[in-house]
Amino acid sequence: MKIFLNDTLVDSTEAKISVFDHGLLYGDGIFEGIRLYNGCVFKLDAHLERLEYSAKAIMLKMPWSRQEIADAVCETCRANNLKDGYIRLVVTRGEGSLGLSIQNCKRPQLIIIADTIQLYPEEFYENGLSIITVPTRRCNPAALPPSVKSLNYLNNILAKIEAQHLGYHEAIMLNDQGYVAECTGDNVFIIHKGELITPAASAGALKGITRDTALEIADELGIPWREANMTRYDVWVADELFLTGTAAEIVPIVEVDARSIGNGKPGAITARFLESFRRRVSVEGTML
Ligand code: PXG
Repeated sequence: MKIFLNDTLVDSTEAKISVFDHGLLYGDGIFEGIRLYNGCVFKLDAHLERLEYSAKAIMLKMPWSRQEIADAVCETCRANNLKDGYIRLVVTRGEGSLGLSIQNCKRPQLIIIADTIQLYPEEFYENGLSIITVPTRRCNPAALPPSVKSLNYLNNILAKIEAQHLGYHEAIMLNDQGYVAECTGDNVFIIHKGELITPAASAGALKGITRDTALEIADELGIPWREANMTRYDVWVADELFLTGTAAEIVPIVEVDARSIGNGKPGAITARFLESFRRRVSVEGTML
């Protein structure tokens, strides 16, 4: 497998970074997870824009232009003969020294991995998924803005461990005020009385690219949507519920905290979102 490291493709056995990299020492860096569908990179520009915003927020100056990174992404996919897959783009603060100061971090590191993706089983889309709210909360935006897709995923990992410990694949995370923020790697949407509702970024949600696509689909389907604070109660009494994410795409949820959602089966409106999403990924994207 070929990995893009800084400005060149190297074999995966040669793709190594320093143990003094601040990405490793402090989680000091940012990343993106992107999908390749049928030889086209889905929403590449939106992912690279979010990467730039994440970099700006953590004051990491990337020495590569958006076009250079886009070219590197496509080159990495081509080098690995991929038509469908998952692209992990990581930018670290680079090699520095022990200590929090970034003064000695002279050169950020760019890592691009393009590989096949382990998809959720089709059964999850047909029968829906059961999830649970876990105690671990999303970071307060004043501490670490959840809009930054940083290498600090420990609170999400703890939430995932808590869910898996109880036999669930995904978990709802609340923000520090007790409102629903999102799941460990997916955004949350409810449908209630014909309206689509999702937590705002200010409530601790990542500005998901799939989330944006779901809002575009809502406009296409003529379904009114809004961002709002959501309590667990709002989730429990929703008519339908689904999650969105690059890896998960659009997954229907049929049970939350042991309460059935709607009639306990994937909802009809959710099915329309999934259908539209799958059509979009087959016709949109940046060709390799
Ligand atoms: N919330 C969080 C916390 C995420 O990490 C999403 C929402 C959905 O955003 P997108 O832009 O993907 O619609 C994410 C995305 C992985 C993986 O390897 C994680 C994500 C995406 C792709 C792969 O676990 N998280």
